[in-house]
Amino acid sequence: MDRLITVEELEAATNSLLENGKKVGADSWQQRVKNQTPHCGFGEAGTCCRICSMGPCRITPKAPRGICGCDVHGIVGRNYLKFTAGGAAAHSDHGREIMHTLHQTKADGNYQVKDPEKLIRIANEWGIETEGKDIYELAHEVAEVGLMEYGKPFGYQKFLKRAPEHTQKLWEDAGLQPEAIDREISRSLHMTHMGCSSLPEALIHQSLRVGLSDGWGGSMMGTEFSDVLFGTPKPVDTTANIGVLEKDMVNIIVHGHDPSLSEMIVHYANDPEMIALAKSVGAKGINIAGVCCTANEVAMRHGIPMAGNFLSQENVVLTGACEAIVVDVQCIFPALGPLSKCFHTKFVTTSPIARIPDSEFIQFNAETAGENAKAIVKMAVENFTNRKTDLVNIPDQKTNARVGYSVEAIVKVLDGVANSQVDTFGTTKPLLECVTSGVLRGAVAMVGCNNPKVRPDYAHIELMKKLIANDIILIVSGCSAQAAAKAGLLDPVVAKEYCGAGLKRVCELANIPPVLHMGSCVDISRMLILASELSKDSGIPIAQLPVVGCAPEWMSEKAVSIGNYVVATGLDTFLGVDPYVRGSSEICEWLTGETGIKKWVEANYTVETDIEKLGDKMIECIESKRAALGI
Ligand code: BF8
Ligand code: SF4
Repeated sequence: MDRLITVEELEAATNSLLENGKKVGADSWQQRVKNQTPHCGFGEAGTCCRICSMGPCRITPKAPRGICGCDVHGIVGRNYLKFTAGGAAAHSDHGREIMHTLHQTKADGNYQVKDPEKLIRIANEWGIETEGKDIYELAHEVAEVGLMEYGKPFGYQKFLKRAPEHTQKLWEDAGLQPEAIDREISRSLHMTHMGCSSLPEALIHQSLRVGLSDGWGGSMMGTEFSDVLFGTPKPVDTTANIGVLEKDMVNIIVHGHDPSLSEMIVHYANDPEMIALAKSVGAKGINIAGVCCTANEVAMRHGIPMAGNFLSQENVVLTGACEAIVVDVQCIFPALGPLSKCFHTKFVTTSPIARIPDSEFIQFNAETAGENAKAIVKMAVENFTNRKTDLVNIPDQKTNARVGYSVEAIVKVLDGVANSQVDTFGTTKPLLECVTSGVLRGAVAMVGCNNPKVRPDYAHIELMKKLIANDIILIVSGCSAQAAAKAGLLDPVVAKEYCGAGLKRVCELANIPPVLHMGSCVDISRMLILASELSKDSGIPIAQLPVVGCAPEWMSEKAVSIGNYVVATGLDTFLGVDPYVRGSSEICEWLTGETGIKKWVEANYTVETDIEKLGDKMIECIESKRAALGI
């Protein structure tokens, strides 16, 4: 394609897949949304409490308090904190799995250390002696120290020291520094137990703190040690959208989050024995493609194509050309069970954390990862002969995408434009110069999911188009990154034509797309590091930089945890979906007003469900930050 794919075209492809589904009586999320609409008003406003069995209590003008006497602000605040704790738990447990994988590394084992330099850098940062140690001895020691971050009885998260001093001081003054990750999650659930906290200030305070334990703790470990294990991403070209499925090949979809699984599947899909097996059953080979954050992980490190994001997960099965969809944890529709039964698709679950009816469960763990992955690939290949060719419909939609902009990579490409001599880390100064000179007006970190409450992908794609036209560079992750990829916004050749003159020049000079793919949702921790580096290199507090966060189509508990750590790091954050708080004026003021969290962290939320207005508000915010800096 020499232009961007429009949302209408994406929808037309989805409609043709839904027609395919009708032939076999498949259900769809589009239908289930209709069945669930209208949603419960109490749930939407956050004003229902069922944390004890005297309830459920629902707050109305006639019944302003629950049976225990809790008012609407306490109920909405508790729900918000519980929501955040769920997200912090999921992200951080993913990080913990990565630490266990690191602990299992061996020179001749299933998993090795691919980025020893990064391991040594972090060991030094954590005060662990590196001299004279074998890299695997060091990996195991660092893994143990990292695992202690989850349960250590004293002290704060180690990575907090990476933040600018100003930010650390704000956290200290407000008592927001997170302790052990599990402690923060337990504390949140203790606080929301019947008869504990109902004071809005305390509930919101803990929401930020448990969020910070995710962003600067569990997620950051997930990201950093995934890099150590599987390599720190560098820019790599790949393809995206549903057309990456191959009609004549065995298609295996990897879906979920933890690269420990997907890395192994990718490895065995390239195994000559498996390729020979695929040929023996009449396929031309084995094609792996990703969905959701797993797609981001394997795209960044291996250039594996990205088939789609959260609300496209049913689409891959609906093509009739998916031999297996292999999942680990998080964001997996239970619908994939019955749906895959309508086709020949094998739905393979692998984690005891995500057990789903109508799936084949092959438990995956670090010691047996190789044989598990091989068994899964073999099962998929052998399933090729069960494909019903008359049901195959792969929409011809495919884009080019350049992915893999870790902080290290961003610094390198931009510093590379300004200085030919770049040391290993470089600085963000060239990027800052682009911003202060006005060539770039600022940056938006766009993240998060799809949500049927917003026209899927529309908010991501249209906001990105609007922002780049206004010379605002984007860094993206999660399903937002894939929305960008599906449209072609990660294609350096196509997307630059949609930029303002300044951003277009930067893209041409640095040979980058205007939308930089930073990875999966745990990789939003990379955005925290980038913001911190920009602040340290400029001497400007994070909240004053013309940089904001945005999650226009978010849906998960993880996304609320992310929102809380992004805002608590000083980035004003714009949401396109209300986090079930509109039932409480006090909680809304805490999150979005001038007298709430802004007093602690210098940033707050804006919730705006009109996507056009959401874009205008972000641009306005960036321009007012510029004006305040006098640039
Ligand atoms: O962690 S963006 S739908 S896939 S929650 Fe899920 Fe949302 Fe996608 Fe990854 Ni993130
Ligand atoms: Fe109702 Fe209070 Fe029990 Fe919540 S804790 S269900 S408001 S009685």
